Amino acid sequence: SNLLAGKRGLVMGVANNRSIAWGIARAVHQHGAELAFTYQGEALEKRVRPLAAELGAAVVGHCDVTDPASMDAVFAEVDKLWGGLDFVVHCIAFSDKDELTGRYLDTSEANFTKSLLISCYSFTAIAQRAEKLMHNGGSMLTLTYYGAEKWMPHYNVMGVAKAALEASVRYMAADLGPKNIRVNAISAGPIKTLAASGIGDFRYILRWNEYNAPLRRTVTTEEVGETAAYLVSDMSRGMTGEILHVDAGYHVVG
Ligand code: 0WD
Repeated sequence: SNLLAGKRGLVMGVANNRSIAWGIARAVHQHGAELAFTYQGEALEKRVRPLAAELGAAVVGHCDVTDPASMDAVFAEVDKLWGGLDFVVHCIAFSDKDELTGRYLDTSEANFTKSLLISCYSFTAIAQRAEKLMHNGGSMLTLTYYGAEKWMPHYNVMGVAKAALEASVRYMAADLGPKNIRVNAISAGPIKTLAASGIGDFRYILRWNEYNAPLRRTVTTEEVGETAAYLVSDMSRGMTGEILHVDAGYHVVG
């Protein structure tokens, strides 16, 4: 379709072809959006460049969200490339694998701080920069998980980070609403990606969702991508501050 024709979007967090960010990039591309990607470090650059080429997307550089200068550089590139921005998709999270198992209670201060910085504050830091380029309104989107709302086994400090991320979506929605910049999140069901493989017993969580979600299955990155296309399009222009579940209905279960 041409739902997103004329829209320019920055996609952050493609690690490989299993990434949710890649599912989103493909979907918004199918609907006519023009894209730019960032990558985190040289190892991922090798994966991201060919994927970007598949969609005719620009690569605007290395971006490590713990390094503000790299974020500044990326947004300067976007400004040079397009002179504006219509949407940004944030698919970035991190926690030390050793703390994605066992008890939340045993979280270290160092990993708590790092997890909240990369998984929550980074969306705010990106929004600060994106706001300056969204001259005609815009849409900002992040990814969250049900572990923000309820206890989930092994999700631990990441659940706390996602709860903070979801609260930040509401505060930023209020801050940016007067500029017609919308801020929303997709709460995705579990999907086997690189980041997910760090979570203890992840296969069991996938199986549990297959048995118990209303649709009796898990979701795909394509399905998350289609919802993302809606959220960054004008079809959703009346929505902001929303957390939309794309989880085969699991959130109604428990
Ligand atoms: O089940 C799942 N996979 C779910 C994921 C369910 C619900 C939500 N999510 C969320 C994740 O928490 C994350 O916010 O979706 C988002 C995307 O995650 P993903 O697609 O599952 O995972 P992956 O393909 O690994 O992409 C996450 C990427 C990193 O990959 P690795 O695996 O190398 O950490 O986040 C990026 C990085 O590319 N990232 C960073 N980017 C910039 N600076 C940083 C950083 N410091 N740290 C991680």
